[in-house]
Amino acid sequence: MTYEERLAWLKESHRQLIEKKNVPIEGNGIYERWENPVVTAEHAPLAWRYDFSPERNPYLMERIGVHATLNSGAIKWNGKYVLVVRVEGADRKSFFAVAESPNGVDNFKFWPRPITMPEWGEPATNVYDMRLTAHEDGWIYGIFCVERKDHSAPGDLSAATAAAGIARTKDLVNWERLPDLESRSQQRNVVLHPEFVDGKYALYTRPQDGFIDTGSGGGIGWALVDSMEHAVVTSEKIINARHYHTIMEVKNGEGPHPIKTPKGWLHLAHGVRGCASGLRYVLYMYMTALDDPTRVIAQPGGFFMAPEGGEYIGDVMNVLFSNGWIADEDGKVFIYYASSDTRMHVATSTIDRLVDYCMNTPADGLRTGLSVETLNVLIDRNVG
Ligand code: M1P
Repeated sequence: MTYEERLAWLKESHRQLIEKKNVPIEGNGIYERWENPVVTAEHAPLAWRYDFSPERNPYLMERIGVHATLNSGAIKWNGKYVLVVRVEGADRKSFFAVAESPNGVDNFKFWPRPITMPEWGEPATNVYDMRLTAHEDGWIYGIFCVERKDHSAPGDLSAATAAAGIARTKDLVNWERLPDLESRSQQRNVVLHPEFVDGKYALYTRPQDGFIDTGSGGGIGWALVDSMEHAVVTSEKIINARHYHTIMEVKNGEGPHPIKTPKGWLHLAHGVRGCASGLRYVLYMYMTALDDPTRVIAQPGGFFMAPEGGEYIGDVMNVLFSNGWIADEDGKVFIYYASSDTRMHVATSTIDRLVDYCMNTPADGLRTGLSVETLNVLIDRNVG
């Protein structure tokens, strides 16, 4: 191909990918997965990856590789379905970039430039997994993981620390960086509740002993802080604990902030267990009381979504992760999830269906005998 032919081919392939129509797949009645991933590395604008100067780039080679688009925060913004995507370059550094779609299921297009996130403290080695919260104080907050080198372990090249970075914006373009969350432990998967609770900002936390291990951190925590401009966790209680031989034996973490429904707060989270092929990440749901968002009122047993088909394959296999969903005014819910740390997908449902799922799916009895008892109750109802 000549330079001009190759340029035309690149542009046309990119256009076709972005404009490819998506279709829902009938499933278990709880939600519908959509056939095509909604944002992939190939969705990254060509202008981020290619130098279009025939003098500087006569072979029209890719100059800056984009490796993955994953764990994205989500928000409805000016009538558009907007993702703050974790874009990972070929250099293993993640950054945030906004992609928007007119219908939430296809035609996701990146805004022209990635987000320039101001630094706070020691510049981050990596940032990722932003949770977006349009808080009742009028700001949109983004809380994300900030990874830095752990200088206390000079002999260990991989030693790192995880903290919750906090930033806020009114337009998703200009971000004001606030101090990182102050907490006794390392933190990842910190999420801001959208309403004040007892006049304070409320955070879902995930205390962890180390960068990877949650260790003695018992599960998803809850902390009230006086201010987001200097957020300090003074006390933290575990509201959704991990359990032996469950889908969240090793770790769990809050997904996006919960959705308020007439029957309670609807939560989406991830659970992790260990197996011979490594860690397996699945999604699960639970509900908490409207008058006390720390009190769990329903929790279906097992996973809500787990990898299927091609979702198993990617940079980090056997992973589904979600930190973004959008509830429309008509009750439709768009669940954005990443598979195997590689690409973004969407599944759709409704608030009514998700509440029904949470309220009427049997809880995990935590032992096999109770699983069979529960199964027999249903069989008796169906076949007598
Ligand atoms: O690789 C799977 C996930 O691992 C981490 O999850 P957690 O915070 O529960 O430990 C994160 O790095 C996440 O980004 C990643 O998808």
